[in-house]
Amino acid sequence: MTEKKTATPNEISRSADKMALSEPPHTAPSGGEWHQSGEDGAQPLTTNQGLKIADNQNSLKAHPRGPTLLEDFILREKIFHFDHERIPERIVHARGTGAHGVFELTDSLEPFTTAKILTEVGESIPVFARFSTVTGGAGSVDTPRDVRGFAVKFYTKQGNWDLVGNNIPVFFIQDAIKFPDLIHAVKMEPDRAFPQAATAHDTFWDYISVTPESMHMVMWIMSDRTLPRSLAMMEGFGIHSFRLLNSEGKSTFVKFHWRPKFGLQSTIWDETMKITGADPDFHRRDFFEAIEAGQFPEWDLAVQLFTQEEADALPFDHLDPTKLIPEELIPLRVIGRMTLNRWPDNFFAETEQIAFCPSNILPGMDFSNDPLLQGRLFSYLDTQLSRLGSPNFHQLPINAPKCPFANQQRDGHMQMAPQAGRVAYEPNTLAPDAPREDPAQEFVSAKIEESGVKGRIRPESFADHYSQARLFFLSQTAYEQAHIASALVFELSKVAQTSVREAMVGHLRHIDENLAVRVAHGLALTPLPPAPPASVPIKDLPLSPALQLIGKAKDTLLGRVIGILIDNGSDAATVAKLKQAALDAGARVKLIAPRIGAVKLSDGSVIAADGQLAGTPSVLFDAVALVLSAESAKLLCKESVAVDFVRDAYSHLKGIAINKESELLLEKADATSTLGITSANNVEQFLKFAKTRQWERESSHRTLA
Ligand code: HDE
Repeated sequence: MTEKKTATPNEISRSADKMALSEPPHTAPSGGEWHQSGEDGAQPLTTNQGLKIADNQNSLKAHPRGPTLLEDFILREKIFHFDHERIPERIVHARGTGAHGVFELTDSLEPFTTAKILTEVGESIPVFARFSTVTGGAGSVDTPRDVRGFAVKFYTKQGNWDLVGNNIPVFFIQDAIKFPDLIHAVKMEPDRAFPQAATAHDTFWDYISVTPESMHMVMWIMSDRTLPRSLAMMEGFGIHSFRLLNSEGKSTFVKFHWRPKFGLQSTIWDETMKITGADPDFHRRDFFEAIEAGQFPEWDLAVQLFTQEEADALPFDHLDPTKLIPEELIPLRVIGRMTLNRWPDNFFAETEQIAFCPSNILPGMDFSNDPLLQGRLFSYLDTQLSRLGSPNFHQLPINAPKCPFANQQRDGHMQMAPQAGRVAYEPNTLAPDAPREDPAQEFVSAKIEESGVKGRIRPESFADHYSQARLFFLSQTAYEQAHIASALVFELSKVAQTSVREAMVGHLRHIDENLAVRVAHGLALTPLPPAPPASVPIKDLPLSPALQLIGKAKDTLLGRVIGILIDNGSDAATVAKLKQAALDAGARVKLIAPRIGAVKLSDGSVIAADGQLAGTPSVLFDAVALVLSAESAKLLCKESVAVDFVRDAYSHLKGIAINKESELLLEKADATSTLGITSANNVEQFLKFAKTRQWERESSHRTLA
């Protein structure tokens, strides 16, 4: 055995000395990433005080191998700034993705409001929208089962309007005072700091089991709504009722809805878990790539308008945020369109520092008495102070109104405005040009008479916790109902406390006895636990098919991504034809190959793949095509990633196109049904399959509850 030679301390220091001599501090290290000032037209690198920096690679030392000097203000400034790069993340909705865009009104609401954004048809209003998960930290994954935030800041000429909603039209609780408890229950458990970004644990379900008002929301979060395929394939909801005020001060209630042009689409739970492993940034990347490709995510903005009298006639209280108003009762009126078309220049400056406040409304708008909304009006301003650290957070470019704004608020941490002049108060006589109030102007609150007994009292009209949960569940297709039942079994199986599982099944009996039986069976829970007392009788409401996902699927490929598996020898004409047809239909296409750099097709042409097979599984696509040579197909039958590629596409109910030579792989993956599978030459049929999932295939793959 040869002895391993180690360098002596002297040898090491000698070579370090040599380095120091051969690389004088003022030259760039090799690698070419460093530019001297002015070289190649690059901007000079400076300190924050504007001093040009000659050496950004070596700190100032007493001698080449000596200690670093405290006087190195360049080093200290750089490290000081770095040490403070992070700001507190949002306590909820920490992980988010944002983009710039425009909103354009198509239908004026002039009879109802003086808000110009809702009356001036055709005006292009800049917006920034941020989508988020609720539960996880900023570094968590994009795809947990979770509600998604859907927050939009409109920079209007009358000031900023923030519509801060979710992708689900109801919420867990009826009163803001409960919010910290709800969030503490759902976040990772405080003693063990797990699970991250998951509802499937004891404290969440323990809290829910004693909070019957959350049952309607529970039905939504257990549905595939919490597994969106893309941020651009989600609906958005303002949830609460707001008020619109017209020029006579007359008030009309309004609920806001966003409807995606790309249609609604969700992933399947097994697929979602695999996506999480394959690409923790799945939604962020998808959104980025769609915008880069010019497939701009787009939503219609719709409203439900109703008077006090109509509100009084509803079979539930619209001020209760655990209730929705079915479209079948008050139809949606589409009034405008939002298009997101520009990725931020800097994630931190824009997506992280944007500060939404539901209290940011416009003239011609006002709040309702929804007790959850009322609490939110306090919370968001308060949270910005602790997150952004200054009452001047509105001066950050992403938060500043794009219309003039002026007042006598002064100073404060990080004041950016050079607030000139002697007068910092209003009213005054010394500064005639200074900003002043104008009673004739713009924002006035709705003149609403309030009367009643002051107290911590929940209205009786908030007492029905089960009827709308039942309405939601019964309105779903059979596939969606099975997904809800299975999600409940999955989640409650992660709950160690049997009493909590039992309590939840008890609640389900009020929603639908059959659902309770299915979940109890999935948990091996016998006998069926008793239902808790319900405060008021449960009503059977007319079903609302508008609450479905599958029933509402759109006939479109917009925003979808098709994966084509190729290898050396793949038929060039088939690949080209599939690719072009998918692009023409509005999809994006990625070519996947066992090796990424160069694939030699049947006609001798050489192309680069977009993804390497092992790192680009089929869970990342909406539909897949296999165009392999006979030789490749045979070889790939021995590659588990290739077999999984097909097996997963098949069991996740995706459309599959396949050429004759690749059929071996179908057999290897046990893909026995022909539903949703077609020849790679039948492009039209493949694209039809690609628009949806082959739901009929599902029962042959997994046992749903
Ligand atoms: Fe929020 N919520 N929330 N929330 N929320 C925050 O504000 C809060 C609620 C929503 O992309 C925080 O800036 C309370 C309902 C979104 O930046 C915080 C209550 C709905 C976002 C806060 C609610 C939402 C937030 C954390 C109960 C749907 C992300 C950081 C009264 C309509 C916005 C921040 C973004 C963020 C408080 C309930 C949506 C702590 C107290 C209901 C989309 O202020």
